[in-house]
Amino acid sequence: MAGYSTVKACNGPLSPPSGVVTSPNWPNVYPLNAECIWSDIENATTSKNKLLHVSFSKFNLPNNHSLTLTSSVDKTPKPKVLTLTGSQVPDDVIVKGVNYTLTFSSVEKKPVLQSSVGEGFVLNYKYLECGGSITTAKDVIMSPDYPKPNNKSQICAWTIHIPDTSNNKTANILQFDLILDNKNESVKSLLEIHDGGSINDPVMILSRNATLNKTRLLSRTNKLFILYDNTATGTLGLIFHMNYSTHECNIFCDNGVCLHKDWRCNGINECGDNTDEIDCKGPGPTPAPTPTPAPHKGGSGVASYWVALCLLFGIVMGVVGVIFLPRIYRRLRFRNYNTLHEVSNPVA
Ligand SMILES: [Ca+2]
Repeated sequence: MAGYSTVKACNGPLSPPSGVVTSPNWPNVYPLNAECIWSDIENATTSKNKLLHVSFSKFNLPNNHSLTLTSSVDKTPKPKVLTLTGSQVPDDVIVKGVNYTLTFSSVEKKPVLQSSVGEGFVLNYKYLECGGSITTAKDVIMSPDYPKPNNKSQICAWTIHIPDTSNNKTANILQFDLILDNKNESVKSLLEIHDGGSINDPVMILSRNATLNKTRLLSRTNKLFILYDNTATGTLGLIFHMNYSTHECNIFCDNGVCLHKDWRCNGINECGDNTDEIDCKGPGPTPAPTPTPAPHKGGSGVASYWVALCLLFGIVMGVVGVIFLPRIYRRLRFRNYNTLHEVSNPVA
C-alpha cells in the first residue's frame, strides 16, 4: 500500500524571526511513514531562553499521527514536550525555552488494518521578545518597560487561559479593563486583543494609537490572545496595562459560548450560531413598534370604511325614499282604490 513511501527533504530550520511549516506535500495529502524534523538553528548551549509563538491555520491528523514541539529550558536537562493530534485546530502555543524542535510523524506506531491520512497542517511560528502563557484567574498584563514608554522594536504576545469551573452549569470567562497610559496620538504600536485562544480568533479590540480605553469587557470563552507589535520604526511604543479577573457565566449559546445579556435580540449574531437571535418576541428590537400600530391603523381604517359605506347607503336610501316611495305609495293606493272602486261599483 501507500505506506511504503518515504519522504525526503521534509526537514528544515525554524529560522527567526518567523516562518510557516506545513505537513509534507501540502496542500496534497502527506505520505504515510514520514518523519520530518524542523529545528531551531541556534546552538542550545550558547543561546538564551526565547519565546516562540506557534499558531495553526489548518490542523487535521488522525490519532496515530502527530506533531510534537519540544524545547529545553536553561539548566533543565529534560525537554518540555507538547504533542498535538486530532481534527480540532489547537489553540496557539507560546513557549519559552531554547533548542526548539518540531517533529511530524505519520509512522504507524502499531500495525493497523487500514491506514488513513488526515488533511495535514499549516503552522505559523514567530519568535517573540516578550509575552507568555498565563493561566492564573486574575492578573495584569503590561507593555514592555511599563510604566515607561517602550522604544524598542519588539513583538510580544500573551495567551490567557483561565481554569474551568468545577461544575457543569457555569463557565468561567474573562472580565477585563484595557487602559492606554500614554495619550500621545503619534504612537504607532499595534495592540490587538483576540476573543479566544488564537491569533486567528475574532479581533475584539484593535488599537494603533493611544486614544482608546475599554473597561468592563467580557470575553466569550475562558481564553484571550493579546498581541503587541512595536516594530514600526522611529516611534515610541504604546504604554498599556490590562487588568483581568474571572467572571462566572451561567447562560450559554447552543455552541457553548457564554451568552452575554446584552447580546439577546439586538439583530447581531454574536453567539456565532445565532442562538442569541432566536425566540425574540415581546419588547424586541426597534423595528417591532412600527408594525404594531399598523394593524391598529388598519383596524380603524376598516371601521371608517364601514361608516362611510353606511352613510352612502343611507344617502342612497334617502334619495330612493324621496323619489320613489311617493310614487310607489301612490301606485299602490291607486290600485287599492281601483279595487275598491271595482268592488264598490256593483254595490253602487
Ligand atoms: Ca445578538
